[in-house]
Amino acid sequence: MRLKAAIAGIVGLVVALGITELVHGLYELVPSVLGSIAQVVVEWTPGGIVTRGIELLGQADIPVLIASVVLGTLAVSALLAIVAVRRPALALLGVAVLTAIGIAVAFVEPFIAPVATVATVVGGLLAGTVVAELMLRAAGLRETEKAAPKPAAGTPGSPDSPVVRWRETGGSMSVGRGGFIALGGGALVAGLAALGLGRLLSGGSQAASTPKRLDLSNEPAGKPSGGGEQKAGGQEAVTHETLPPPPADASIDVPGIPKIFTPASSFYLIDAALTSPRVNADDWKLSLKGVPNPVEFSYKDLQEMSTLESDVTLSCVSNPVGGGLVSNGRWTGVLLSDVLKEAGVSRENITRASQQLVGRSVDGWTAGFRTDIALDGREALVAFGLNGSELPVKHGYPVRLVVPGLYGYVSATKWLSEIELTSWDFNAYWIQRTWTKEGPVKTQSRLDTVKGGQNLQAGKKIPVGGVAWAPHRGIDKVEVSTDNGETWNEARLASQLDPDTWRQYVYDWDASPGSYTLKVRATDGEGVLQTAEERPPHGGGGTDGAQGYHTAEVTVA
Ligand SMILES: Nc1nc2c(c(=O)[nH]1)N[C@H]1C(S)=C(S)[C@@H](COP(=O)(O)O)O[C@H]1N2
Ligand SMILES: [Mo]
Repeated sequence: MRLKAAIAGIVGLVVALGITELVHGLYELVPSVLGSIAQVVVEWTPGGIVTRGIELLGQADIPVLIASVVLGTLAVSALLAIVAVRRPALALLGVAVLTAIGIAVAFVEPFIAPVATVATVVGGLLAGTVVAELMLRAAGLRETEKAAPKPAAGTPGSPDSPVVRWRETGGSMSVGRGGFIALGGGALVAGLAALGLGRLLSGGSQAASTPKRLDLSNEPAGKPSGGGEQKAGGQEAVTHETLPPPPADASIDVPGIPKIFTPASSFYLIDAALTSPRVNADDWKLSLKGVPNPVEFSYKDLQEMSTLESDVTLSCVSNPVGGGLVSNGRWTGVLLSDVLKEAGVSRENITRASQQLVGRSVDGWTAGFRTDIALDGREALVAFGLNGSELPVKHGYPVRLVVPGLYGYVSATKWLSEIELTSWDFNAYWIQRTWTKEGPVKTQSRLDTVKGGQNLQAGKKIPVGGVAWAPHRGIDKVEVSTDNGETWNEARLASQLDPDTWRQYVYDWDASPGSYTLKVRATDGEGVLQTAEERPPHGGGGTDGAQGYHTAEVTVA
């Protein structure tokens, strides 16, 4: 009997979730209840655990989290149905609490249609409860009509609806059992189908949105390129500077070395948002706070300011030595310093109260760095383009920050909605979760053309190559060792596209048969050699980026 009750509860929940997820799939502004619960779990989990979770496992983590949320809620609903056999009122109270939780978590999402959301959650759970109740009755677990929980009057499951009366009056034990299986099976299949379709629709809409090509040339004040000309009014002319294609010698043509620009579709992806906020660029506003002249910018305002393209390598502090959480892009946007200038901020008027620049996302995520970094001449961008197209949704559409030389967690706010100048006392998202407050990118180099454990062929030269990066300082030298760091050989370098980007290298290795430990190390544009001392990205005395030389054991035969 308990088993049947538990099954009834589970089927009921599947129906409820099927309804909410299907509505979410059809209508974005009703959030995914499952997704919202997972998001809330992330918010409330202590920083250390979350660090390991979201950043290191990256996006693979989300299905795991959703699965555990599903299992947890399934257990709760099974329990509620068991309780419902004896204490229906108590079980109904439980359902009411679940409904309240469902609504509460849905409201953590930044963009929702409130009425539709409440209606969906209430409707879904009501339908689920009705299904569970009908199954309990079919299983003969309801003796009297009085004991039955009373779903809201007028719904198909209210005790005097014909379908229920049929089960009660017509149901001998055997018919009931058949009814239980038919009803349960049918509801389960329908619920699962709705759930699957809902997930498919919401996932599909995310993938289907191919970013549009940027076209700034037809902006009213637009000029194809040039700089600093004066308009009649004495104001500086608006310009839309573009960069030439990368020179051929910025790339080394060896299989395995990453492309000089990472295509947007394979750009590394890290964030704490379980589903990317979907922002309508036409309603979007960027507000500046804590500034002498609080101003707001629309998407169009930004595109009508002077824009530029800038090549910047972005990397994640969670990237292990040799890892892939680093990519290079050609970003389009407005200089952050220009945006600050409109807000009345200059290097001279930074005070204690405006020492930190905090970027805030539409979903409340924050990142902060020293305000003077935005004004020290580097091309920190309020960016709306990547590789010539609008930003992909997952990478921050419509607008994000990109700051050369800083890890993403302190600077690269996606889905940007606010820039606030505040004191250094404010701790942004990951700082609250124990990470190091300042995040300059460490000089790093990576072996891309050879992999640890590989068997290589002697005879012709083996290209040992990859990328090295020290954004904003640039790379001056890369060396490869084939004897575990005893001796070093200078690698051939591609030209440096920009000091803010990674640089390709290759060492043509004349190898004879044997076992080797390969290592690579880079020297930055200031002549500083990357540190040999090994440290993981997290732990080992704080989270400030992995360090040490990338190493690969290979054999040559
Ligand atoms: N809104 C928001 N912006 C964010 C994050 C986030 O969790 N939320 N993560 C940051 C981190 S830790 C990194 S490394 C970069 C990654 O940017 P990408 O996913 O475009 O590569 O985004 C940054 N911007
Ligand atoms: Mo990151």
